[in-house]
Amino acid sequence: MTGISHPILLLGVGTAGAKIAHGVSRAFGDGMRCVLVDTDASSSVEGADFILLGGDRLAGRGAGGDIVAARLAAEDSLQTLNSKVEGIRLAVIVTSLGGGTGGGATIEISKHLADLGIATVVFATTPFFFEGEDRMRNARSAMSLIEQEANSVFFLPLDKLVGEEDVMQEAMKRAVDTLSGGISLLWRLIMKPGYIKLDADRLRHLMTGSGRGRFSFVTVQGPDRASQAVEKLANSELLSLADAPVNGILCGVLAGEDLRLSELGRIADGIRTSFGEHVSFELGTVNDEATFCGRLCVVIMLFEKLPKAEKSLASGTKGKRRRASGMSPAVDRGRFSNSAPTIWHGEDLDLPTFMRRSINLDF
Ligand SMILES: Nc1nc2c(ncn2[C@@H]2O[C@H](COP(=O)(O)OP(=O)(O)OP(=O)(O)O)[C@@H](O)[C@H]2O)c(=O)[nH]1
Ligand SMILES: [Mg+2]
Repeated sequence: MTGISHPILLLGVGTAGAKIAHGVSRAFGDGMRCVLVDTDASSSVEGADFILLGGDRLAGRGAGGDIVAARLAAEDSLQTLNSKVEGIRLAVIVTSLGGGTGGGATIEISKHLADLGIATVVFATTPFFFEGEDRMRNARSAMSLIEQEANSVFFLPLDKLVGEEDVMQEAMKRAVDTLSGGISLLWRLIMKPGYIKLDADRLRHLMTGSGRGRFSFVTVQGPDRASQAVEKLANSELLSLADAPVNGILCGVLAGEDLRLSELGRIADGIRTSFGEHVSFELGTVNDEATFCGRLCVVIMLFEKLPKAEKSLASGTKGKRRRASGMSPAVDRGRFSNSAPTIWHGEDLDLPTFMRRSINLDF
């Protein structure tokens, strides 16, 4: 199966984002379309597709933590991206917020891709606590704008990607390695489905229409590996239920030929019990003996809301701006447009039921 047949592109944006994306494409191997994008020429890696943003403006030296400079640099060079996204329907952007380019360029790229009708899912790390308030502020200002432009976003605090006992100098590298591993697992789930197949359209629909989500993954082995996986995920800080209620769960189990039905059952039950028994649940498997022999990897995405009808996907910035503003779907509120919404248990009751329940009406 070649990458060409898959209309999905991985984009690594900014210096750390490029490193993570390159790590993902190395971990995944052939068949992944990946482009690295940075204002810093030194992010170019031999053998990888690379776009330098704002070469004339920033001379290939990076944006120096300036989000505005990075946005302008991205604007200068957006057309360069066009030839790389031909035939693409979904772009997965990986970036690290805190500097200039990761945040600034991701905002502009997401907007540009939306104009081209390409949906975007963004995985963005937020800075370590020890990096200081300036970087955190930089990250926060980019987060809200990215949320407005991208279809779905997964913010991953770097502090939660590494153990407290990790040595500081090692922490960056570990975080990059961990995230690369997790996203390459997600890629396998999308590209190499196993016995239990996630419907590709359903998967795209969920991933691109769900606003903010949470993402985590574990690798386990041994006789009680299924229970271990559930326990680790239930305790994962990346999936903390304190953040916001969950409306949908997507779970991928990647294993070798020894994956037992009972293990799948234990994982599915455990995850539903931990994160929501009455919410939409999608399960997929990847069976790859060569890669996962004896090991079992579980990838999980929690969605804070379910996507609306497929028709409204990739419907441009306006729709996404509304979606980012909270729980109200991107619809015209008609005769209610001048009155305050009637919110009950987090739902805008002025909207028709089929919209609130994300029921796909086949017009
Ligand atoms: N420099 C660096 N940053 C990392 C690394 N891993 C994660 N990061 C995080 O990435 C964030 C953004 O840093 P960079 O990627 O260097 O910034 P950038 O997006 O290239 O922005 P500019 O360099 O200002 O153009 C930092 O605040 C860190 O939280 C790493 O290996 N090196
Ligand atoms: Mg940089």
